[in-house]
Amino acid sequence: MDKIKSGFVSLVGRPNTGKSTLMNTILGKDISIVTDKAQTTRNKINGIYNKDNLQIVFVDTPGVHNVKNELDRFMNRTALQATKGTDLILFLAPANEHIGKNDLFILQNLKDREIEIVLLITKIDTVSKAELDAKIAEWKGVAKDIKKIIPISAVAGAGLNELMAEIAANIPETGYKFYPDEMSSDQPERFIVREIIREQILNLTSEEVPHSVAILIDEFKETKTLLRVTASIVMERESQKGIIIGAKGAMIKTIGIKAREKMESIFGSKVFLELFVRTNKNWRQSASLIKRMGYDKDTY
Ligand SMILES: Nc1nc2c(ncn2[C@@H]2O[C@H](COP(=O)(O)OP(=O)(O)OP(=O)(O)O)[C@@H](O)[C@H]2O)c(=O)[nH]1
Ligand SMILES: [Mg+2]
Repeated sequence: MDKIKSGFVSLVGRPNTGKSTLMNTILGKDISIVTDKAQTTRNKINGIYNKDNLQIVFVDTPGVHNVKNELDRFMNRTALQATKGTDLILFLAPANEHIGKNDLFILQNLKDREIEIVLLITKIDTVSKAELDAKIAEWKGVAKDIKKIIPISAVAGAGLNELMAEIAANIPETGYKFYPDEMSSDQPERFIVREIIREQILNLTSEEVPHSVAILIDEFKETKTLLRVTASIVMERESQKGIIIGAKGAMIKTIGIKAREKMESIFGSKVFLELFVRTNKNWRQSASLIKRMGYDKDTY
């Protein structure tokens, strides 16, 4: 029998490059939330892949972006730190976007890691073959240290077999697994609930509103037949609070219904969800407040 192989693979890149989509696609499960908004992922999120004697722990990270506040700083630090100690770094950049200064900033930061980096050119379903070839050539010019480039599309399923083979080749023989076989994530249920609520807000609102939101769990009670959750949606300004509540409370009602439906499908039990909206002025600007909103390196 083959020896057990197990290890960690981190996914890094700018926001919206398809990191969370790729992880969910490989795992066949929605572990990280995915939206069309930049800066969807805010924490390091582990997704666990098990196949026979191979266990790969994927580490999804927040997109590295320009810093405007303490939350941005926390997210960038989380992303770059998360690559430490992994066996392989997957650096994602989309085929349909220009190479930006944040891409080069990330590469510069990863240079001293002494960990193999594979560049994944993502979303290749959105470009022609000629455009993709031009993008690959452009990357070869700016990222000379990167030995391996794999073009992929999570949506079209392209390049994923080659990617999985490359990942497996970089996972060491350890003789043990880090997590039990049936586990696909190590995120606490409270965190999943917070993310599901935030996902609905990201989907339903625009501009600064989605970025100004934090979710706090006020009550979390589980019985055999029912999960009862009370949560606060914390916004930065009264005007944003108004948007979340909506005309005659229509928006908060929709957020609540959609979040409850997703929670019921994920947890497989009936859910009672009660939402409140409050403001905490400029919470993203304050290091102590972002911690209190659950953005601390060790807590969810
Ligand atoms: N066309 C196409 N769209 C994709 C593909 N992969 C991801 N997307 C879309 O790109 C958007 C961003 O995807 P995410 O997976 O949330 O990106 P991310 O890198 O995790 O973003 P952050 O969490 O903000 O850093 C979503 O609208 C996805 O549906 C792909 O292969 N093809
Ligand atoms: Mg993400």
